[in-house]
Amino acid sequence: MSYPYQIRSREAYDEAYKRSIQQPENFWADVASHFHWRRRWDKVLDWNFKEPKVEWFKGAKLNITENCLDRHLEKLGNRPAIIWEPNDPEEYHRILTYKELHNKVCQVANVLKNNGVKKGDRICIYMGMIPELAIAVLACARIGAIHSVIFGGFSAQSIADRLQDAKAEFVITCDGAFRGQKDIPLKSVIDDALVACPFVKRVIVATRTRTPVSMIKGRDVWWEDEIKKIETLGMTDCPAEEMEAEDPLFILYTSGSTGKPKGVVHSSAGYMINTNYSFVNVFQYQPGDIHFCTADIGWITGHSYIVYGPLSAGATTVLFEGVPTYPDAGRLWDIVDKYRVNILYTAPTAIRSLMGFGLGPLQNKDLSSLKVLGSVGEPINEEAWHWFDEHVGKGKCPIVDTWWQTETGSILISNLAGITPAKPSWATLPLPGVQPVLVDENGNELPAGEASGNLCIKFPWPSILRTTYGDHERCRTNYFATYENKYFTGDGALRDAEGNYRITGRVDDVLNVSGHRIGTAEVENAINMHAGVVESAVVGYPHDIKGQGIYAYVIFNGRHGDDQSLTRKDILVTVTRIIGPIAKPDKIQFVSGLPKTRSGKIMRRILRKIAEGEMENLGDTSTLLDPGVVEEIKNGHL
Ligand code: 6R9
Repeated sequence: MSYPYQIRSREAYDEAYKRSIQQPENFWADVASHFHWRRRWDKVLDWNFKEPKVEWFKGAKLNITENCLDRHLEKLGNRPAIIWEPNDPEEYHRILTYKELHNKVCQVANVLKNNGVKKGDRICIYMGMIPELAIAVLACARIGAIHSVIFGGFSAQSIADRLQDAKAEFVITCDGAFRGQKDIPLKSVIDDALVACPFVKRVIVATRTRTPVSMIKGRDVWWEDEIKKIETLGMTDCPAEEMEAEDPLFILYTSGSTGKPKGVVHSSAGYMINTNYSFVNVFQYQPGDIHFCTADIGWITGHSYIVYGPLSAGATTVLFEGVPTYPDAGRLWDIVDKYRVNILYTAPTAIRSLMGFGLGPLQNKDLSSLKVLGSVGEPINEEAWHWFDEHVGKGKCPIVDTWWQTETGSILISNLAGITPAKPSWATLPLPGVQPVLVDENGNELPAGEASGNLCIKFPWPSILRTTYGDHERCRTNYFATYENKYFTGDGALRDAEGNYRITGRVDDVLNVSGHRIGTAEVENAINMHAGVVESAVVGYPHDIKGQGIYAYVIFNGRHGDDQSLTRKDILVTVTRIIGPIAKPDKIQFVSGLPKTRSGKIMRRILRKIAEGEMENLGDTSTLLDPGVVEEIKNGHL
């Protein structure tokens, strides 16, 4: 494959950027012309951010799996599409060529059809990081079913919420998942979730851990048996369903500042083009490169840069089942060494955690294959940036600091490896087609040049979210109502005189813990479910490894008398049950009251400062109902 739209010089970037702003439709139509369409579009773009309505390539027909699989078969059929590295390094790895992946996707697509799945149906996928997860995702796309992948760390309650919201009648899962030393009983978690979801008609269970599971008659079937069935039926090929450009491809739930997680909906054509374009340009992918993204497919990074971006480009993508510290902190370097990885895309939290083990785990690991390093998920601090550069990249690999979100679908702000300059802890320049602006609190756009403000995007890019599932109004109020005619990211940013952006973090009540988005309201709701909890307030505080830690202030009048440590444990168990272990507070401080204004609003600014250990300069506390409570909270600070 060749990528005529790959930018190979600084001048070419400037030119592409300029054209993408002046003639966005021609720009994206040219990129799109290098994909496989069943029918070309009638109109490149139709949009308004008021409703909002965004339509790219209206009238076009395609199937994303024909672009990720079929179109590569002739020339790249025997090239590895997926290299799977198991959790246990002693277990044998698996390689799936494009031909093999195509066959398996067709098989499973037929299994889905044979189980009654139809175009437009929602399928929830709750699996560990095994090739079958990628196969399941692509099999859904093959027949036009809308996948909704749920990260393996979410609780039964969270799964039930998502299944109900998406009205998903089908589930694909595994008996269990291996992650480091843990063996997570996925099917049993699904069983708990399904107690609240009687509308689920079919659960397809793949075997991985051989954990004993209960299989409910009439509802649960084994993945392997179902494949045998369609083989006996002689169903081998599975022609791809013809999809409209704007047909939804998937739903992915993500946390916001209020309420339950929302189902971000991505479309077929725009998402495909933008993930491919950003993959090829940001990482400067060259044919034959081995790409290793350490994210989980349960998050957007895995969707875009393990599955769709690399596969649509005909790349080899590494899928790793385990964690960077198992069996030891050299695991990522072993994988790079073993498969001669060229592009390594990971998160600052992983880098910081590995830094803590010193340089020992890097010794005797051959990292000479590396050409490009990438970072995503949260701001990367300079110390981590330099460690990554020096000890992993050996000073010769450009680092791309890629800023984007579940809602943006693909990378929007990043340097292009070796093409545009990196600046430690700065995401730097927008990709072609992306028009960022900074605005002040009143929504006034700040003039070009140095500035600090809230980050918005004022023109649609192809992979922008189309709606939040089942509630378009929520999409409007969350992203398009804060500032007129702009998409609001929820992030604050700085801009330098050259137009580089530095993302400073969320300006709303969303936490970023180890690169995972968690809404403070969600954690508070979970804590408040615990008997005896009267009220709680959750804020973030700087954490050496996780980036942000979760600090909870809790008013409690329940059991256990003075045994606070027992109550703390009970609360952690409650949060784990309601959301999942990733939302467990790092610190819980019991208080007798919370700082509230006379109108009853919790003054989080004060709580944030105290959590950060900043006891002075708490700002104006005169509007507080009971200023005395602040003293008490300060004294009890953990
Ligand atoms: C891709 C992803 C999105 C939020 C986003 C921002 C933070 C992501 C970043 C970054 C600074 C970067 N974020 N990348 N902050 N520099 N390079 O992470 O999506 O899980 O939806 O999180 O993550 O705060 O708003 P998602």
